[in-house]
Amino acid sequence: GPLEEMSLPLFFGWFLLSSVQDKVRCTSMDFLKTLDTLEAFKKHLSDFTGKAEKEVDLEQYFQAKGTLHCTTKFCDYGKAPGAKEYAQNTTVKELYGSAFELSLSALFVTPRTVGARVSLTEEQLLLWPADAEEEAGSTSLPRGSRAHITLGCAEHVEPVQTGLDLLEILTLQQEGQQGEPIEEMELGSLTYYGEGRWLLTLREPICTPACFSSFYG
Ligand code: 2AM
Repeated sequence: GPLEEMSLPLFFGWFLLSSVQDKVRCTSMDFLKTLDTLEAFKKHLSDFTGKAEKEVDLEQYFQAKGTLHCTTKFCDYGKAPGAKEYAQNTTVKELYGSAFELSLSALFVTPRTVGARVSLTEEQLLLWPADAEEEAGSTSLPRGSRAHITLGCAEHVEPVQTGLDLLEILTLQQEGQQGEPIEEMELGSLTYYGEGRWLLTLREPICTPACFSSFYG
């Protein structure tokens, strides 16, 4: 019945402390603002607009919704494969409600999404589903590669896309594609991977407190 269906959340994940959310949002906005003004970005503008001469305001282009978090397991109220097993996992139950420190190591932008890469510790990997990368079609990337925070999505794009975009960039790197080094920015080094894919590797990772919990919606 409906009550049993409600007993599993929409997803489990790490939820950023609200004061830090604002800081991360500001950093992301600053990055988009700067990216927008770069000649290298303008050169590849058609990736975003489809037309070379049109302008794009990246801060308007992406819509941000909800609280910032890093999804561990999407459960879809129990309908997603492995949802029940995850919810019943001993480590998940044990660490539910605990505080963690997440390390954001990079920001990335594609014509579909903007996100932050999360570099998980060994302990945090205990909460990471074994098949998260495979489920997204990546079989050779290390576990935890998909970990991210969605910072915004283009119109008509679902947030699940952010992790797929990240895996796409990491797969290119793994295949030996260095990308095109663009420039050293204050926050770190910016690389272009073609087809509108931009990666900013942060000089100093952003460390943020986050609570492992779940969202019902
Ligand atoms: P996100 O983790 O990239 O932000 C609710 O929709 C949350 O669950 C969002 O945070 C979303 O994406 C994530 N989500 C939605 N569908 C998903 C899926 N099939 N696999 C993994 N995460 C998903």
